[in-house]
Amino acid sequence: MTQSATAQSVDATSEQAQSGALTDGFHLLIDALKLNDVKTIYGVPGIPITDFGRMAQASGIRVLSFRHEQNAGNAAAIAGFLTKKPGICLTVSAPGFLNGLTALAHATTNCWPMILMSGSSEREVVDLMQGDYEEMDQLAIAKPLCKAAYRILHAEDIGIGVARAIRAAVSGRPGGVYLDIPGALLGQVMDEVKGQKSLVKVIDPAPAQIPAPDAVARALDVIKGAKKPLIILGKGAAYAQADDLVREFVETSGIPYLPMSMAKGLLPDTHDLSAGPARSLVLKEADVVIMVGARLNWLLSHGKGKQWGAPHSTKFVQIDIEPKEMDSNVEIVAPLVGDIGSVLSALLDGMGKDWQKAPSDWTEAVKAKKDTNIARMAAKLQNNNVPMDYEGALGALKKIIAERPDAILVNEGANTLDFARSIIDMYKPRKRLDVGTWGVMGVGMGSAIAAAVETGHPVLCVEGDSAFGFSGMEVETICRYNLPVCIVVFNNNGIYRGTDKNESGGEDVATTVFVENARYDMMMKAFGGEGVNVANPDELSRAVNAAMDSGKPTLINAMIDPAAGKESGNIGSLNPVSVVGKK
Ligand code: ADP
Ligand code: TPW
Ligand code: MG
Repeated sequence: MTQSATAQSVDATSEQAQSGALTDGFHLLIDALKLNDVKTIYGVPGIPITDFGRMAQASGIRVLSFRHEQNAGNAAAIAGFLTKKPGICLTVSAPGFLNGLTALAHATTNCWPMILMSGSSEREVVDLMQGDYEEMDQLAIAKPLCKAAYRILHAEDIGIGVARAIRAAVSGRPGGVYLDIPGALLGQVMDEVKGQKSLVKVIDPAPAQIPAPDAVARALDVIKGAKKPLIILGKGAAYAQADDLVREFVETSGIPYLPMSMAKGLLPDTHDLSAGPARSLVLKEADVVIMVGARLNWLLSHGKGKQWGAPHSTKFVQIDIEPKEMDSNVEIVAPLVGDIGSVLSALLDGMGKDWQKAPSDWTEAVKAKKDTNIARMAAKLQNNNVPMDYEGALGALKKIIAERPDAILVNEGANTLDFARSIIDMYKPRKRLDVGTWGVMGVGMGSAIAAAVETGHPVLCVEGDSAFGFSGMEVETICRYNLPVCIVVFNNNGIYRGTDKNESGGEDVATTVFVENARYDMMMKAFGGEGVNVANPDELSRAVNAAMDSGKPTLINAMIDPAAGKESGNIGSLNPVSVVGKK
């Protein structure tokens, strides 16, 4: 076939099919994704990408359809975190795109690789604002909310477009990439041989970034002089998949470590050097803190103030792939710019075999504090109260995760999140998935689905009743694909507490209150899954174990004392307060 794509007339369609020597945008896009090992697409079908989804499925890519794009996007985002490859979300134009965009921004904020591919309407009509079907200048809207945004206008650019999107998502600091797919692109025809040649397999998409030797020497000097050193492990360290090096660095240095929420399990929370249960003490007293893939943002009080023992000053060493992260909140005395694996290898080389471990008076003080706090909590976790409190219910789940360390824990809510994070020990890397840097509600079901699909391991979701509601309709998706997901809804009749009153005395319930004693378990039953209502920790334990044994989609409605929670969980102090008092 020598005919050029542009010379094709509509009448030639049947001739093309017979000749087999032409290809089109649909096929090229699928081939480009497959060439780069894309195995799964999370999305919602519709104009102009319905056929694309069908054809991708027919080609062997797993195409999972959701009930809302935000949940598909959240699945793609967590797939990126779990696999170090961009998770792919596919949506329709304008409204579907916007629904997916929240997840793309969330992925970018959390430094996870993801590609949002959205179909878009006729360029000529959109740009003249002539009112096309689902008209929107999606590229312009996506740009400020993600790491990079591209549009492919010609079939021969599909290979390069996909390659750019992948490289942008995973190299350096990972993030979200928007890829605009005009509907017309999919139908564009070109010579098949030329088309195949135009595809690009991305070579070394996230190259190692080796730290400078003088930066390594400087950091080791600072660490050597520390009397009360602390390591903070962040989700960047979990993402990096340099698990053995992280452990070796902690154990060789003998420095206590504090895992951020999604870094829990990088080393088992029961490790001797874990300082999780002594968090307040170590932040206040540490003189040198080594940040490993964690940012000094709001989650760490920006590295200053009372929590950090001000006016005592802390010296920070920071390992991060993003140079601009250094000095973002406080001075970093020893910046180590590079990927975590390369930086930790270099540090360990520099430390050698005879490295002096952290001073024992410090490590013993940390351990003593930790043991006291663990002992103080232990009795509360054993309670079998009705109605359940967070400690009793989570005490039961803590045991289950200890017995099933391969299970993935998804967790969102306010009190449900804060209590679960501190109570449930994690034993393996990347097993805890939660609300991330924004503290966003609604990531639960998307995360659960992607976790089950990407890892094949069972998933336990611990969800506040409000949190669950943001993505609850995806229980149908979980049933449809028969995924091993057990959801426990901590039902306290509302947001933070179910006991608030409408202060106007009017008929509406308070703004934070939901339908009393709702039966979320019946939602799962509606789609053929298991639903169980439980009132005490023993019942909860039995129901979760049964679900995890069977692998059947299950939703357990766990009735929690509506008065047990606090406003905004642990972060109530971030709420502004009216200076003239409440009405
Ligand atoms: P946490 O919320 O757990 O404290 P953050 O999301 O704030 O973690 O920080 C993660 C950091 O990890 C980001 O600054 C990001 O640039 C960095 N990062 C991500 N991947 C790598 C990597 N492979 N090597 C080094 N740093 C990384
Ligand atoms: C996208 C604000 C933070 S936590 C929360 C909301 C609405 C729900 C807390 O209630 P839940 O947990 O889940 O029942 P519990 O145990 O305390 O009762 N919209 C988005 N993100 C956030 N963070 C909010 C609103 C919020
Ligand atoms: Mg609640």
